[in-house]
Amino acid sequence: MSRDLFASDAPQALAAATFMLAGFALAQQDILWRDIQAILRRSPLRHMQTPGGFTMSVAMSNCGPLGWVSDRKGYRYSPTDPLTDQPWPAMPPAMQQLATEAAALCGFDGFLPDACLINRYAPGTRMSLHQDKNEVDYSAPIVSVSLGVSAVFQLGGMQRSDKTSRISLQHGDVLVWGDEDRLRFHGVLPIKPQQHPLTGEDRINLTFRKAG
Ligand code: MD3
Ligand code: FE
Repeated sequence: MSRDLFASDAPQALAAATFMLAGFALAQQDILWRDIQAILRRSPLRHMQTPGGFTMSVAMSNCGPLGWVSDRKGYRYSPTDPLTDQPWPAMPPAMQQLATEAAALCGFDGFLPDACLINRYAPGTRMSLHQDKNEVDYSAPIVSVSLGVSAVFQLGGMQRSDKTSRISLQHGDVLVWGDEDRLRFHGVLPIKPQQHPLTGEDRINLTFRKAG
C-alpha cells in the first residue's frame, strides 16, 4: 500500500497525545516549497552556535513573529533575525493554515502558531535527544512537517534515559503532539544519503510552535 496514493485522512496515534498524519502535506508541497524558498532568500539557513560553543549540524531559519535562536548566550525566541537584524519573514498563510488544520484534526482546536522553525538536514546530519521547552505556554501543541528525504525520528519519554521508539518520517508526513507528550525527549538519527525530487539530498523539517 503506497502512502503517496493513500495519504491518511485519519490521524494515527503514536502515543496518548502524539499523532501522525501520513502524507497530510503532500497536497500543499509545491506552495510550501515556494514559500520556504522565499523565506530563505530573506533569512538564509545558518548553522547556529550552541551555548557550549559547538556548531549545530542542522542548518536553521525561521518565519513568523518569533524565531528560535541559539548562541553562546543560550536558547531563546527572538522577534528579529540576528543575521539581518530585521524581523523574521512573515509566516505564509498556506503554512499557518496547514498547521492549524493538522492540529484541529488531532483535537487541538484554535492552534495559532507564532513561530515556525525551519530545519535543514544534509546527509549525515542528526539532532540529538532534547526537549522543546523554550516556549512560554506548554498547553499549545507543536506541529511538524517533513519534506524531502526520509528520516528516522526517535520518540523518548520524560527523562533522557527513557527508552526511545523509532518512527520513520517520509516526505509530506505531519506530526502533532501536545498535552502529556509535549515535553517528551526526541531526536533524529543521522540522515542516510538519499535523493528526493523536490529537495535533492536534503530533508527539510518545519516545526510550528506557540512560542510567546
Ligand atoms: C517531540 N525537530 O526542531 S520534529 C526541533 O524532525 C525538532 O527536525 C525534529 O525536534 C525534526 O526541535 C523533530 C518531530 C516531533 C514529533 C513528535 C514529537 C517531535 C516530538 C512528540 C513528542 C515530542
Ligand atoms: Fe525538538
